[in-house]
Amino acid sequence: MMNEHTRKKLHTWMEGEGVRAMMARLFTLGEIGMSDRDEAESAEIRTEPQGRTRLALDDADRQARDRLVAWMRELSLEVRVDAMGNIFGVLPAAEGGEHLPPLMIGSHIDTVGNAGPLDGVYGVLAGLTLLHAFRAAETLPPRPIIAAAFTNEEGVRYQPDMMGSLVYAGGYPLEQALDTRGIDGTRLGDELTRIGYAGSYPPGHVTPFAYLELHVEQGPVLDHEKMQIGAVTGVQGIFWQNVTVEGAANHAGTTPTALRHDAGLAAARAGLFLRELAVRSGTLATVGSLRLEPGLINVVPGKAVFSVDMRDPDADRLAAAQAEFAAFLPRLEQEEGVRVSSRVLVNFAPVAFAPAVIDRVEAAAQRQGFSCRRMVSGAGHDAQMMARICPTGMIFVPSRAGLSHCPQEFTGPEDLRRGVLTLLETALDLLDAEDIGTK
Ligand code: HGY
Ligand code: MN
Ligand code: MN
Repeated sequence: MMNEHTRKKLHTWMEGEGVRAMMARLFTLGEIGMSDRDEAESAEIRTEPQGRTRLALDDADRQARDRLVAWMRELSLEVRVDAMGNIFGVLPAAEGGEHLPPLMIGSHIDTVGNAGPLDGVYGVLAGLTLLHAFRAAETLPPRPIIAAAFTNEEGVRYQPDMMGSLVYAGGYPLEQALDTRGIDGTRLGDELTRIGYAGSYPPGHVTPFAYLELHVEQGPVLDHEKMQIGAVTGVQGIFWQNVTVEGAANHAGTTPTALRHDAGLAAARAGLFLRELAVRSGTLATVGSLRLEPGLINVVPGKAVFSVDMRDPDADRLAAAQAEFAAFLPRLEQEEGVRVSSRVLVNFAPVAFAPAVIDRVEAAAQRQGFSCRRMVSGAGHDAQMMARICPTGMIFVPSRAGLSHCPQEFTGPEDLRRGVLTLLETALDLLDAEDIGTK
């Protein structure tokens, strides 16, 4: 058991120095991957927040990785990198606890394009700051604690998403991941080597005692309800698909409507079908990317390639939505005289987190007087993969107006403080637990 004096010391440091250190690190990482401010704008005071882009394994991701590893070394943590480029900073246990399975606290530092400053990064830096608290208190935990940053959580450049944690949890073969071709034609394994993060540890090298992830909600629930902490009970199911429509390019001025095989129109009809399906069923459906070829003003599109993202906490409803869309595609082919092909990129079932962890998150928030409610995560997270191998839970803090995956993503300093204090208290409770089961 960690004595009350040590717990108090850790908490006091976190409340003051710790939050300041975390905010400073958040700002530093948040600057990495920002597009160069163009000259015209530098003269004005920018009113719009600026986004940053650190796609998995690009140069900005490398820069952020190097920065994170430097902070880990400054804290005299053992740094491990595995063959998927997952990064781990290890705080050893006090004597007698060296061989106990570690508590792992992680998330990701890669981003979508033009992203906000908090998605993933907040959880990684909060975990690092928790290890910093032990260093500052000159004490060691009863079992090792690992701060983790998983590779390619966003799945923007290379699919599937949550790839680093999925491979770590044994849900995806390492070689298949390394051979993945990105949307830019690069091979994931080559990029990993190029940026110097093709590590020697085998993915899944240690099974954690428990896994915790602190994250901004990225949705409107906590902000709307003015709740301070989310005790996350699980993650909804995710389905990703790429669809290719091949029609016939033709002259926009001479081709009668009835004779067209317009791939762009077919894609638009698919998007409309998905929206009507979503309204009717409750499953969320998004066409996030759409490319028309040749994509010119006076040419009927001969080809369209678009993505489909469907989400639902109910596995059966998600499967029914996928089946309805699949049945729609042959009708589209027939009616528009086009050929449709599709490839499933992701099909993750809904995940439930461990009651033993959820209970501790809730207790840690309530003990500090923070309002807390249980909720399912709308966004995907590395935690949903780690839940396959160990008891897992997540802590949410509010996102202003529910905005995320955009530069307007914002969570106030008080909320960020409450989040990291809830993480600390939950972690200390888990560190004191003898056994919390295996799932
Ligand atoms: O798509 C997601 O929900 C996650 O951000 N990768
Ligand atoms: Mn995230
Ligand atoms: Mn994200």
